[in-house]
Amino acid sequence: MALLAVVALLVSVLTFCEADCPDGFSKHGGSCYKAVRIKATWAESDVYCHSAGADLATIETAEEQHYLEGHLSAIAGAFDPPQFWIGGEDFAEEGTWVWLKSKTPISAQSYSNWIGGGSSLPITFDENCLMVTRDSGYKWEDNNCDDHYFFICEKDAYADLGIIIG
Ligand SMILES: [Ca+2]
Ligand SMILES: [Ca+2]
Repeated sequence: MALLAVVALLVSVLTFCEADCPDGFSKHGGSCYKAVRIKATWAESDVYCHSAGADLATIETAEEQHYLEGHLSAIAGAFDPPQFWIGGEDFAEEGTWVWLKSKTPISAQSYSNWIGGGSSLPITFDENCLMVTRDSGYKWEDNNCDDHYFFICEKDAYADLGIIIG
């Protein structure tokens, strides 16, 4: 009887764990990700993510980048072409790249994965929004914020339940 109770508890815990991302989102680490099959400007993409309780994705570690490369590679066939906005910008100050959600600078000290390698930040006055494409192996590049691309939303797993996983 006690064993049954434990099994029942385990099943409910597992069910709970699998339900911590909304439909259509993929879970990795503490986040849920969704590549959205709508082509939109960067600003429109941000609004759309907000409507889903999310933000444009921020890639703050090599591990997160590696996950997204694998995830996007796996689903790229559904996106023509596989080009996605993510949540970095330098439109507030040219050459000063920040993650929109956290306002964290993308600097020589923080993780980055710029196309061409190195930590030098791209400076192009009419390209102020961050994107990744399959053609560049999902490395980061700046582009014109008014162009229309697919985009990646990210939200905290469990956020709707108010539970913080340490
Ligand atoms: Ca992130
Ligand atoms: Ca720029």
